[in-house]
Amino acid sequence: MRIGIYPGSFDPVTFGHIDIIKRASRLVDILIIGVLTNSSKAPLFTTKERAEFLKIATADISNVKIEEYQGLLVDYAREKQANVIFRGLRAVTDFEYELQLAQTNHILNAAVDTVFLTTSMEYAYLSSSTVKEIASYGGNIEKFVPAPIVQAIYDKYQELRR
Ligand code: COD
Repeated sequence: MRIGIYPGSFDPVTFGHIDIIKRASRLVDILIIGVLTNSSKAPLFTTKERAEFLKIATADISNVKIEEYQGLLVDYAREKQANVIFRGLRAVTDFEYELQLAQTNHILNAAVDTVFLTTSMEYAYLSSSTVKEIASYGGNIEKFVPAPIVQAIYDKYQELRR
């Protein structure tokens, strides 16, 4: 059985992530979306919220499982007996970091390989940070994240302002 992991912060999930999830899910039997809890980035949303958003966004893909993880990605991959880690590549700027991550992970756990899926052109510009910046100013984010999540993002900023 081919088990893949697509790890990330997903703070919050965007159409760019969903595009990668759809395409990666066709390449494996089970795709585990690993939501990192101990990120060095300070996330806007809790791990539970980020995982919940992903569950809503991927409800129509049958072989996808959403999980939370902490610690090293390679240890998580070993625990899940995953053979492949998926990462998305948007631009040359992603490449250096992603190459370093993939090479380090391969040294730490040679049983798992990283596969890069290049972003679909329409999402090449899209990042969670951009979505957060627009939402923080009350701008329209409907083109960037799934409809059921839009209001939750605005609500989070309202909550922070209180
Ligand atoms: N189009 C295509 N792909 C996209 C888009 C888009 N518009 N937006 C984002 N992506 C891709 C990213 O390139 C990435 O591959 C993935 O989606 C997730 O993105 P993020 O930003 O949510 O996740 P990251 O980059 O913060 O995730 C980093 C990890 C959590 C994977 C990493 O920090 C990690 O594994 N940490 C655990 C500790 C560890 O093992 N470190 C490595 C040893 S050095």
